[in-house]
Amino acid sequence: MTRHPAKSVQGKFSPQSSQRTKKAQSSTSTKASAPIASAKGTPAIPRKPSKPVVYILVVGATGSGKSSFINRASRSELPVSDGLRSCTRTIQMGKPFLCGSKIVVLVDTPGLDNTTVAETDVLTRIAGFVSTLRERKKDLVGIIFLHSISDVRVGGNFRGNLKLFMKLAGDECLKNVGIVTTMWGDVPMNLGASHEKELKSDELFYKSLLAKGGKMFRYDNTERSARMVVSYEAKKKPITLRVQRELLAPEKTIIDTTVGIELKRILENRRQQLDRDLQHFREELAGTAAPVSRDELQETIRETEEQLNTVVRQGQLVQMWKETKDTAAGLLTQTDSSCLVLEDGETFHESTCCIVM
Ligand SMILES: Nc1nc2c(ncn2[C@@H]2O[C@H](COP(=O)(O)OP(=O)(O)OP(=O)(O)O)[C@@H](O)[C@H]2O)c(=O)[nH]1
Ligand SMILES: [Mg+2]
Repeated sequence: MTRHPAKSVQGKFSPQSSQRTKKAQSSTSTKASAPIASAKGTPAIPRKPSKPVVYILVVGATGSGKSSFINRASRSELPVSDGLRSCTRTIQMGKPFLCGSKIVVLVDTPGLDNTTVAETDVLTRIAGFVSTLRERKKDLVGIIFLHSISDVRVGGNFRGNLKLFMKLAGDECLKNVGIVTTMWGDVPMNLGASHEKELKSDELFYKSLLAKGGKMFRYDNTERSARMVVSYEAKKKPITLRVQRELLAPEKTIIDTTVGIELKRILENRRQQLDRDLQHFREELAGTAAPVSRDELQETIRETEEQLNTVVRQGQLVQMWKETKDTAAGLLTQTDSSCLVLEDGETFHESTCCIVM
């Protein structure tokens, strides 16, 4: 297997190295994922980077700074939000980058309390992504859980979603979770420290996660700080999340997993509640004569029907899980190529592997 021997310091370009890089890029862009045929026509061997490639999931509430964190650590350009609405709506990956002796890929996820994507969709997509990761024998070494220290009030929604996430991961993987507090610049230090203390010691937040081996970090919004967290995670031994383990048998799908059963239950409760609401509004409409009140009720019924349709669509967990798996397979192939490009030359800034699904 041919390797490009020269590796110069990142960012230092010489004309020769630049040419070498271009050569590496053009050869890897067409051949990276293609197998290399051996001289005697024996079965082709797929080309792999010589350095281990490890994946780290980045999760957390909407606006906690997931995409910005990935951008800082990997010098990617994933879109970040500057308003109240959730920004990341799909799973995406930052550029692979070298971290010690490994190539690291950070995986961005939609916020767990996203305003535009339901948490059931988010978790189903994460489950789909990690199942494909496992099938492709890729190493998942860590989970970075971002939490904004300036969030004064954290609602029941967040805590419910944290529980769901822990069900997806399984207790034995929690030692590979890094809880990273962000937005320290937005609060006075003593207030931030007091929030941090609460997050660490409250059962409703991260107490049990920390007790099971998770570690807490402060992130100061710099590349150095992001890299420090990543290098801590990257050194960990690969893990198999509970949802990955539960999906090992080929006939199993998301609804056979602990988190899938829970998601199904949540969606069924929502559906039943909306059914009851609809019935109530329709009965009220039948007994109302005043045109203004009828108009209002009809509008409420229309909105409730829409919500019900959304919940029914979200209930198609298996379909969404399968779709994500298919998309993830294609994306991981592209990332394989990007990792080879990275290994072949100093193409850290040039490789384009911001992938969206
Ligand atoms: N002050 C400060 N601002 C930050 C920090 N991290 C992110 N931000 C800003 O917070 C906003 C939201 O950041 P994003 O990276 O889009 O957050 P996200 O978690 O990806 O959000 P969703 O994709 O909507 O779930 C952006 O304006 C960032 O520039 C931080 O550590 N400190
Ligand atoms: Mg984002």
